[in-house]
Amino acid sequence: MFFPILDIILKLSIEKKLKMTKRTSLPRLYLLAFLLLLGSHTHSYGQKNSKSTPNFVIIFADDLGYGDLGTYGHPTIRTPHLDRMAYEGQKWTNFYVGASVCTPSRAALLTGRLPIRNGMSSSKSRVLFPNSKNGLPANEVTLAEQLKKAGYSTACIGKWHLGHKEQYLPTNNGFDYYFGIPYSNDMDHVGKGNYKKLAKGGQKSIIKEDYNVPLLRNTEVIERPANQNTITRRYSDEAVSFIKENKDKPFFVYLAHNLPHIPLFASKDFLGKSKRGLYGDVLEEIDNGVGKIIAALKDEGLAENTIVVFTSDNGPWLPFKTHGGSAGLLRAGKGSTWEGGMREPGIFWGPGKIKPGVISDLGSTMDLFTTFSNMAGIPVPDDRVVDGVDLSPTLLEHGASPRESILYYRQNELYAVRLGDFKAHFITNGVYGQFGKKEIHNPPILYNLSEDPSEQFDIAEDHPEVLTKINELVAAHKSKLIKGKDMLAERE
Ligand SMILES: [Ca+2]
Repeated sequence: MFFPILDIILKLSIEKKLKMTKRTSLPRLYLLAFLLLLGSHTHSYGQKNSKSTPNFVIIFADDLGYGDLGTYGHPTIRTPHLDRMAYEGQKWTNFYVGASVCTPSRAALLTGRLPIRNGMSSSKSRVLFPNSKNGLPANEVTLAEQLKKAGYSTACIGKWHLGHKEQYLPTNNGFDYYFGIPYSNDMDHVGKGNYKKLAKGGQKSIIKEDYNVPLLRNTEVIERPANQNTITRRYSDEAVSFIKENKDKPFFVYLAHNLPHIPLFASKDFLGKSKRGLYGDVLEEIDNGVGKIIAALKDEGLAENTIVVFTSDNGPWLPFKTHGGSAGLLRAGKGSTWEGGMREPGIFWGPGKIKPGVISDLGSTMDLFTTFSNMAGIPVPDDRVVDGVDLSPTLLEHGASPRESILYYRQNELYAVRLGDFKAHFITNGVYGQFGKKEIHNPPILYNLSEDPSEQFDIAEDHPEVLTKINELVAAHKSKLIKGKDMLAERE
């Protein structure tokens, strides 16, 4: 009895696939309806969207801290669209970046690899500058290059910071389209206004002409200085346009805002509106753009088959008083290997795919490379070490994250390691004139980050077995590590 039914289902589905236009008799239609009802648990009729290759949108803020969003506990910054994304999707509370400053963090996200492996970290320079000679090596495989293999349309909108010369730009790294400022918004400083004075108590009157940064479309400079007053809005609008233009193909949008990196700018609809001041104005404009992107996905019927991620490249830049963000309850900020430097908000939204919840397992921006490659059916390169792991079990089903550890590099030195709940600091160091001097710890300082997220209480003496495991992990990592040629040091 069972096999004849299977046989009929098979026949009917083959007929359907061959698009046979022969008129189907009434009894057969009834039979088909019955069988469809019967098989609704095991067959995917009517679920086309959930089975096809998903679209990906990564929204990457600059210098936004763990404590800067409403959903992560900020008391006055209003981020209703991000809060809703977190509520409808997954909010990760132990989500990390690959480095605590711009260039290496961006390289880590796009290649799935620790920056030390591809020369995107250096003992001589922390990031790339407008007079840097080099950029991301051509033999690195970016997430955009991966997704191109499966026919994706790809756009990079916003801050690049992986090399501003033509051969290093997004259009030579797997992106069909680029619109943005190719490095930080505080570079090319030419005017009298200088945000650095803010650290000493000061100057707030900064105009866009003070920073002569170029705005590029693909490889052409279309505006200089870039009008930073409107840049956040324009980036979000570009993302919406690209989504609408590419709605019939799978697409990948990497939207890397230049803000809230200092100097801060907001368009007139947002200026002076936030209780948090200018920094809050900037974040509320970024959040507004997130809302526009989600609305566009819904309007175009793409929401069920798209995954949107929001995170930031590193923690808040703390010396600049209210112009810098907040790491919330985490210690220190940008540039450091304390939690405030490298743990970030991590929000995943995708109503057709992401199982809603708050996730306290470990994740990293490097995992986006592996996860999205796998979701698109593209093998991860096997001729090099890829540090990303596939977070799909957690994203789709609340399974345990396969990530067990986090390596905290500062430039080319391994400062700290997290294994499960525990984090060992081998080296600690101040940054931007704050948080003390460089110290080497032997034995290392040990914290339990689940019980002590602010890194206050050293428990190394009580847990020698944990330190042994972490030392083994470090030895295994270092024994296989091949450092890439330094791409950050050389200047013109
Ligand atoms: Ca940054």
